[in-house]
Amino acid sequence: MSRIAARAGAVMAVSAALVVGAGSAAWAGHDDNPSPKVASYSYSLDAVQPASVPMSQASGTTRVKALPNGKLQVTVEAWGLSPNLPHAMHLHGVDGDATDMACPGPAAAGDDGVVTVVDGAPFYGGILTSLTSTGDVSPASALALDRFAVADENGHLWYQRTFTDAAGYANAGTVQVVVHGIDFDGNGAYAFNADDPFSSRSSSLGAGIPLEATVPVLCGGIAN
Ligand SMILES: [Ca+2]
Ligand SMILES: [Cu+2]
Repeated sequence: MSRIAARAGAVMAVSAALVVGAGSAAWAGHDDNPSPKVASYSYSLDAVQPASVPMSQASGTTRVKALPNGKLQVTVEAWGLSPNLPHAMHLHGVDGDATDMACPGPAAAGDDGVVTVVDGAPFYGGILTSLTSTGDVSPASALALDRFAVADENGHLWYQRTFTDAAGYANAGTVQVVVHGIDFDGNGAYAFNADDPFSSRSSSLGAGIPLEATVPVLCGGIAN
């Protein structure tokens, strides 16, 4: 798995260097902060894929709290995800001074009808932090599916973790949360299925990885 994760990081880093047209505008509203010392922002997570992609029309929210001790609490809640499966989630972005490229919309799918990781990367950049539930949070854990939150039998997912020095938060205005993984054929697994027009495809990260495991499903910003 580490070889795959390393390759994923490399591909995403290369793709992040590309610049294409801006995506759909990030939803810009946020809550009042509960105190001057705690910045708390809540944003919507929006479906990335065209409605023609099976099992893809999820929804969600992300809440980021910058705590006075310098730590960062990230909460992600989503509905309509593929059930009983882990969902890779990351903070994506372009570190340093950058334009907020926001999230890809369905138009980013192109001729193959699916927004792949590589289709999305020009919008949301490479992986800065892996939103794992336990252990390492670096880009090396991008596809560590045994350590990501699992959606329940109804497709509901709730995730919360407090980070010390989360990469990318200094440039929060250009950072997006991206949730991955769609069980297109509904067989309860991320796997190749030659009989299904979507589940038969490989991830844009490598021929040996099912598209199901890496395809982006939700995306949203974390700050203005
Ligand atoms: Ca499947
Ligand atoms: Cu990601």
